[in-house]
Amino acid sequence: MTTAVLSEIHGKVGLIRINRPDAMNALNDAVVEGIAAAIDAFEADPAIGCLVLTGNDKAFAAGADIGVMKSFDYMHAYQTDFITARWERIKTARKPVIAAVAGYALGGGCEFAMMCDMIYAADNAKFGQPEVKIGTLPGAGGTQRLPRAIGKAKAMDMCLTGRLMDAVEAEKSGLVARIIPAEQLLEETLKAAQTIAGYSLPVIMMIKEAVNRAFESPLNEGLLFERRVFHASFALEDQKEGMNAFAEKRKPSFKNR
Ligand code: DAK
Repeated sequence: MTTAVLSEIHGKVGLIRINRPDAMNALNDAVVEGIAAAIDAFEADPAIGCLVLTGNDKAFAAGADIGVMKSFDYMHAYQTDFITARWERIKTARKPVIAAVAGYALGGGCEFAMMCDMIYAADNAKFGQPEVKIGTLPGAGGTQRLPRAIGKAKAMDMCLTGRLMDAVEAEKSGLVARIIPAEQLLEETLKAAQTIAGYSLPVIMMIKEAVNRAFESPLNEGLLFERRVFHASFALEDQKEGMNAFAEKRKPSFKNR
């Protein structure tokens, strides 16, 4: 694994840090491949129940690396399917991924954060899709995920003007789940991730799949999907353990099966 990305294990949580501090964590091949490889490893590790993706205190990521991108022509971008496959590795993770965002999450950085299952923001976080300022448009889901998260009006405003949104507005608008004082961001995010990872892993994966279905299907299809998965949860030993433990007034001991 490259030093552009660092990965650590904290209890049952896999932590992935984007590590290009001199370039505001701009996303180049090494970063994108490093994140994808770390996700591959944590997904394959049965001891890990939740992932956290973070940057540093100044930047989660200030977007795709403009220095690399600026000379691409259409044929190169199209033929190489410009970084698409590995960029989307976050989206295909089956374990929950929390983005812990401090500082800038711009362009591809904002899009990466939105590919995660939820965003916890430091009080200094700033989100934006400023691609318009450099003669292009969001290319990794910004025009699609942002309206779903914050509504068309604000998404259009951000994409067309390139303005940034601070943590308070992002929380009010539904882009982020929590605002945390910057100095406690990682600790509090890891705490929440440990809580998630302490539950039954198949149940956590079912919940993630069901919530994500809300964005892919009409309401009745989504409700049917939820009902089927809910019924399936009664096949789990962990469902018996969870409900028996409640009845017996003890803590459940989940076995992830
Ligand atoms: N790329 C490369 N270097 C970057 C960078 C970036 N995106 N952002 C910052 N840096 C570098 C700066 O060049 C500077 O390097 P040195 O000059 O020190 O060598 C260093 O990081 C520190 O940045 P600043 O000196 O500018 O620091 P400030 O505090 O003054 O400003 C800033 C911070 C984040 C507001 C500013 O750096 C900035 O505006 N950065 C650019 C933000 C931006 O435009 N982001 C959108 C990029 S376009 C796709 C997927 C995704 C994408 C495309 C396709 N596919 C899957 C097909 C995504 C596109 C984008 O993200």
